[in-house]
Amino acid sequence: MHDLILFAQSRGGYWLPPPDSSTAGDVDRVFYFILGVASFFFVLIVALMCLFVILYRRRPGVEAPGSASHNNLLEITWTIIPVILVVIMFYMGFTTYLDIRTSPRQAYDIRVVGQKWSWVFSYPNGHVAPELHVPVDRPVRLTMTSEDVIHSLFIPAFRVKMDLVPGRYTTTWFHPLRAGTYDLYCTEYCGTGHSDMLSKVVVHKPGEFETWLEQAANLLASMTPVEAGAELTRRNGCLTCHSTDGTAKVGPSFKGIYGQRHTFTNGTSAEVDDNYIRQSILEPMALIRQGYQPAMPTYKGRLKDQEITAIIEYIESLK
Ligand code: HEC
Ligand SMILES: [Cu+2]
Repeated sequence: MHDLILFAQSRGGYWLPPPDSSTAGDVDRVFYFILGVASFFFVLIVALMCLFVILYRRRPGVEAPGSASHNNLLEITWTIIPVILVVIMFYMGFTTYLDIRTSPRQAYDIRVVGQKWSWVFSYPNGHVAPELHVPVDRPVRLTMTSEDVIHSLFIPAFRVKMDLVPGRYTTTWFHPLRAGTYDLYCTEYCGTGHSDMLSKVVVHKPGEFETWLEQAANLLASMTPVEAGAELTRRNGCLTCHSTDGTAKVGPSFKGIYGQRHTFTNGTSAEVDDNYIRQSILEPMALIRQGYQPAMPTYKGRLKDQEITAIIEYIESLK
């Protein structure tokens, strides 16, 4: 019942979410056209098949005629009609594909990194966030790559889907038509946490995006280092693998590790201090803590020194 109410309140049709980007309507048109043609012929062919099975069934006293050699008119008809339909599908699909693949020159650029199992969106002013924020009514181009395996960015409401491949850049673009919050998924199975690789697209009202971006980027200026460190671990996806309450996930919990002595897979051990945490972030493969897999991506070039210091202070504060 609850779902029914939600459904009645949503603007979506029964099949697809509301088409809220400039190209979504074209994508839907191709989809519905192909679906319509396929449904029509499915019904036609199955109905005729049933009819013929009854009409021409084998029964006593009726002799089967030899099969006809051919019928020109019939054969030309059933060739021409499908050809025309397929050409229409190709034309609709190809023109829409070109629109989707070609981003407008004046598009707003955002960089995307996919990693197990979170998203990192970087804005032109250096700000980094796990959610995608965009201005309404302006084309946005995403330039994407992956830190580890292949991921795929999918925003159903915008009909946008594109793979993120390690070692190369892929791009996609969309032009959001309405302010609001939309779902963003990874649609390429990328390991244990794949189903948690969810995020949001926040489409800001006119004028609000710039204000948001300015405030968000000023993190270190407006917070204490510990607060900023907490926010940075959230934004950079650390918390998908590390908890702050003592429970081990893919990686060890941050709680209470500061000052502990840890043993590594190579047999050595060290105390968790500022330098150790810094090295763990920049060269995670150098020392692997016993009992864990070497699964952490490097943050070299992605976190500034000041930010690493804030994260260290935050981990130290988790007694
Ligand atoms: C994909 C999962 C993953 C992500 C994301 C991740 N880590 Fe890790 N991290 C691990 C694993 C697994 C280990 C243990 C193996 C090792 O020592 O490298 C680890 C180890 C660590 C250690 C050493 C902990 C100890 O007890 O010795 C620190 C510190 C650390 N990570 C900090 C971070 C920070 C800060 C971030 C975000 C900027 C982060 N990690 C993001 C998986 C991850
Ligand atoms: Cu993924």
